[in-house]
Amino acid sequence: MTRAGGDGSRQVAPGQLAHDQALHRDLEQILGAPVVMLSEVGSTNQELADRARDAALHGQTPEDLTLVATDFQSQGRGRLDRTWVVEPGEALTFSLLLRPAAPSGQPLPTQSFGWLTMLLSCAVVQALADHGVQAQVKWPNDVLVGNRKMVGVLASLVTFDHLPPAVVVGAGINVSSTHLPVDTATSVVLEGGTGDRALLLRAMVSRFLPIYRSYCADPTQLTRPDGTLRALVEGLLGTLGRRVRAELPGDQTPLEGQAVGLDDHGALIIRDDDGAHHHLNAGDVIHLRPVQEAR
Ligand code: BT5
Repeated sequence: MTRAGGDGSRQVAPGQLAHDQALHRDLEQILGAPVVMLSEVGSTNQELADRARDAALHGQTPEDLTLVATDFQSQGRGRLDRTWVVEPGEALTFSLLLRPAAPSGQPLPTQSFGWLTMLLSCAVVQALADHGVQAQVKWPNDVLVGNRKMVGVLASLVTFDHLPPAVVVGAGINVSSTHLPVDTATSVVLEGGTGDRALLLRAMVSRFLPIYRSYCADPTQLTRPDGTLRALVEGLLGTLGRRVRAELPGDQTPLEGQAVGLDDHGALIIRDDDGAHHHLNAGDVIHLRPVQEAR
């Protein structure tokens, strides 16, 4: 799939995403925004944030739904300075620039941005289901099959001098990966799904778009108990109803209890064994045994 160039760099063979003009055209049509397909890049999130800041510095307005995807992400980022590791040509790694605004054009308040990671995760789960893989979201940013991680999603805020802040949200999907970096990982192909990355990318973008449009039209759908998006997220979030352990930042003692819901900002509500409720805005959550079995 890849070979070393004369200068030691990796070259991706023709036929990969970066050379797929039909895919490029389709994605631009679906998104109605610029699409950048690269053979190799350090981090799609970083690349997209840099491009957006650069555009703004030159007086341009970076477009909502701009996409950067690559055949090989060499310095992928996770949360808290962790890394996301993939082999060339085996993974799907892409990022979208989001500048959420109401249909009137009014930018949405940044307080609602906390949901965007989960919305992309939900779209990824739907697209995987379309292509033969039953997965679920683990709060806040993983997509798992059983207890194995197939996808990581990462969002970061991008600020500008003269424009409202934007969000870059990126996903890394192990597609045909044979050398997974951790024992607890899995890939689409290992779980019986398609190894066609172009097909998956089209599906993920197509699934994300209506969710995103619906969120922009009315973000309160995520906070109202009867909201359509609320139901979508809760239906795909495997964490809810589970017994979980949350690793908290710094030296704090881990919190154990039952994941009972999401608050208005997308924070996970955990009820501990004394019945106290804790709202977790960030942290690593481990799914323990299902509640029925834990009794
Ligand atoms: C994440 O972080 O899971 C977010 C990963 C986001 C990656 C995408 S790819 C496109 C975009 N551009 C970027 O630079 N990043 C985003 P976190 O929850 O912190 O998990 C990171 C941990 O997952 C690592 O410390 C490893 O233990 C594990 N890990 C690393 N690579 C993995 C892989 N390919 N599959 C499964 N687990 C992996």
